[in-house]
Amino acid sequence: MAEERIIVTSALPYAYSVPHIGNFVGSVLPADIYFKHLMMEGKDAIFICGSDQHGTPIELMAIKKGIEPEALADGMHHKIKGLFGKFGCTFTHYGKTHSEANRATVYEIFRELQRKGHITETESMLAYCNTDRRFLVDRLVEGTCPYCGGKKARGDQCDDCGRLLESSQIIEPHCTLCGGTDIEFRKVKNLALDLPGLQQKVEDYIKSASGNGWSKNAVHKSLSYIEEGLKARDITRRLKWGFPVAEEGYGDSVFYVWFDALIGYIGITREWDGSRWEEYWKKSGVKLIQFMGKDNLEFHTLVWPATLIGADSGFILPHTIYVLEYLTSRSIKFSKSRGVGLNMENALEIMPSDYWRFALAHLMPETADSEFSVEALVEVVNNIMNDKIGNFVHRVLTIARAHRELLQSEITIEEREMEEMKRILHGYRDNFDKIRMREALHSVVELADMGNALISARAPWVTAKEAAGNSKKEEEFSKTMGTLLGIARWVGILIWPFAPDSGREISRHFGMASDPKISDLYEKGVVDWGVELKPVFSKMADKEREALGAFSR
Ligand code: B3M
Ligand code: ZN
Repeated sequence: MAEERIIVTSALPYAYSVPHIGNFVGSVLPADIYFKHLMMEGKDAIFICGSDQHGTPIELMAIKKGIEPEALADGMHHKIKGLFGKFGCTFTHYGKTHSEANRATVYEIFRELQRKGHITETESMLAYCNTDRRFLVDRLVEGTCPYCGGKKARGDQCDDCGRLLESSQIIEPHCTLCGGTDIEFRKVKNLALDLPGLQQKVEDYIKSASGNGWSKNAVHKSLSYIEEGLKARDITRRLKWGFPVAEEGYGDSVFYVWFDALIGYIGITREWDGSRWEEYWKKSGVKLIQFMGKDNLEFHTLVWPATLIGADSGFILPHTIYVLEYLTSRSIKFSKSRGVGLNMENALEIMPSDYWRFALAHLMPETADSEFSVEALVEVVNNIMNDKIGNFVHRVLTIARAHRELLQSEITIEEREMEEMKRILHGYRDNFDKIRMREALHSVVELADMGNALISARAPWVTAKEAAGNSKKEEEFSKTMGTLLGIARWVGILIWPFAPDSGREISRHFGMASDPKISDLYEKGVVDWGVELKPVFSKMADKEREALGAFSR
């Protein structure tokens, strides 16, 4: 049977700000951990992500800064890409939506949708600023919310009550570009995706695919939207920044940001490899596994499959739509909407990336929202990373080095302990298969727990003292240390998807230079005595806690 092929994607971060910690744990981090696991398993997989560069906020920000939207979006793209690199993420390609490859893909798919009768026209009233002489879509117009009276309601939504709005509903609207109120409402047409016409096929698709590890929430919500009946969804906007709509009557429109962002998954793969992208996107049997936060759900379970089904150009449909809940925090600010927020950039000034990756994976909101706090972070870093894992590895290597002459060069694990390790490994792989990364991480901790219990029970430093001239004790010592070194070596391999730098550092002590594979577990291990021994993790000190405190609410 041919080797299974997999595409892993993470939702594409908007290119208008540095992602905060909640964004990171909500899609790129789980996707990266999952992809690293696939690499360990030797799978034929690619990991696709990139910057979502279009949309109103970028156009607005560019106008305010007096620069071209493209320059702004590209500058942010490079910054965000660099940050993901610093966080140890290993994309096959981190691309962007404003690329030639994506442009071509967007037009091709649009043409197919049109040819097959899935594009309709909608009509609505849209605010127009007579001063700026432009349409005020989405957040270009603000005013009072007709529902809650909130003063900062935008043309598309009120952030205070969360209701979706039409700009014509806003009370006392003003233009956010010039601040003026010389606004009139004009009738505009938009091109729209005919979701009602595609609804049945989307429903059938969801019902057949959602067994593949979709969260209950995702399935339930999507089917309830379908039950309410889908409405045609606009795919064009009266904006300047984006891919122009080359249609009669749409000279002043671009495609809506979500339309080309979803297609961006394909466009970015095409940008990565112009000749091989179809081997992934158009071959049956390729599994598309997509990670995203729950606020992106509707677009991925309804609009995206409808786009692919409607275009009917042989594209695969998502196999697993993996929706994460929110990382919330009552005590720490993430988003910078009011003052500073803890984002990926300032997080790195507090602690190295592995600490964040591990701790965030430990708190990953896989099945329910999860609460982030300084205390929760300290608990994971100090009690689990430092006390359980780091100390275990460090102690084992320290004892081994002190009594090197009593040890065999090859690491041999005792049979009974090996059985226990295999049981833990089975749990680890099983959890990864089910995309339960948080549980898989628990297996790594369980392995360290097992090692710690063994050290305490056997007290090898005592045996080592008794070993002089006592061959029975010498053998006992060497057996125990073989097992302990074996466990430490396994910890180094299995921790790698979560904390790649530390995993690699531990593995160096066992002479392993490249990224680990599951098959390495069963290779004969050796100790490289020449590697300098340093603590694997350290505790969070007052300094780090204070630095975090700067982001408290
Ligand atoms: N940029 C929304 C977000 O970052 C959006 C995702 C696009 S995925 C195609 O939350
Ligand atoms: Zn204006």
